[in-house]
Amino acid sequence: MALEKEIIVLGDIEMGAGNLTDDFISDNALTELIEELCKRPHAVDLVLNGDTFDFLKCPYFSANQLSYPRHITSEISINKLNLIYHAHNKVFRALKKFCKDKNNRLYFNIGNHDTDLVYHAVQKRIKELLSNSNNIYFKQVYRYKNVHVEHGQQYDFLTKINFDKLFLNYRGKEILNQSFISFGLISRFMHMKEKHPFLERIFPRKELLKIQRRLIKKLTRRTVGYFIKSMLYYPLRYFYDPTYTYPRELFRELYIRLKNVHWDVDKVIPTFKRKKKHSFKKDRIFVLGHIHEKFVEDKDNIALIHPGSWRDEYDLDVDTRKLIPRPKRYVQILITDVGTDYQIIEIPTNRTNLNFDKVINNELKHVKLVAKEEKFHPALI
Ligand SMILES: [Mn+2]
Repeated sequence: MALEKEIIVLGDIEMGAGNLTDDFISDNALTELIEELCKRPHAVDLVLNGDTFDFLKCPYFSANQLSYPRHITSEISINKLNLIYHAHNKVFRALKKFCKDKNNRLYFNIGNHDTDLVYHAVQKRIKELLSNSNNIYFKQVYRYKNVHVEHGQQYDFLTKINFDKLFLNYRGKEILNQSFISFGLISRFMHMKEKHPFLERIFPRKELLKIQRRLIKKLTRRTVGYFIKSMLYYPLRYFYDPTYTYPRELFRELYIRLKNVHWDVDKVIPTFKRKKKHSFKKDRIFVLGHIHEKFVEDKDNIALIHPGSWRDEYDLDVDTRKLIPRPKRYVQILITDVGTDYQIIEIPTNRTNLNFDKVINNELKHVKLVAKEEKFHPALI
């Protein structure tokens, strides 16, 4: 059996600035994995499957201040990228080493948290940071033989990127045309995230609502408030601002989700299946991200895989009120002369469970504590 290609896929790393809105702390585990790949005797395609960087929640640094501007020019994206580079330098160094082997290839698939990657200036800066290797690619979809890898936001109504119109003109400047949800997130919710930096790492949200009803209701009310203003007030107040257009078709969907306190991103698999049916004949292995839950369906010779995210996330056990750290996973795909095979590999966590009530009592303290447990030092906390 001769190996033709090894493909490694992982996604939703969501690296940020090392501040309170940055949920990635597993730099050591990720670096170890990339260094492992550097030692392979054969070439590897490493596919970072979207939301590698969390540009949405990453602040912009200027005049000695952090802020979350709504209008994102390429200069602002690069400013954010520089913060991310300093906060997660170890990962960048490992990627640089990976790219040094010219037979390896590094792919950044574009996700809804790193739409900023569509800017050529951002791509250029990333290449610079990784020694200007010519084996770095930015894609919407990675394909190789019968393997199909994409982030998956295109199958989620609310976070879909408009690839036909990536930029808007605002006061003579080119700005990023993000999804309606992203504009809202960027400009209205970061102060909530800074106040409750741990809450958003806890799943499932339905269970969370059961035992933290008051707080979740408060956050939901603010969300509803924002959407009502988006409908009735902002389009008039900011008439000449193209980022406040009237998103009429979204409101029915939003109303339903808010009513059910359905905060999670929607399931993308059913839509994906409907839209991609035609490609099921050619492809056999589909890896998607976006959804931070692990999911595997392998039937009729077709595999659909969500390996889960690399953010710091927890499963809440309502009975014991324990928070159980989620393990990190990646997909290894081997293409040989006799066929294609895949494996989902889990990296064991060396993490302790937390008590939900203690965490909620002092979120900031626990954000620091868990970073320390992973031997990560947040740059800006
Ligand atoms: Mn996503």
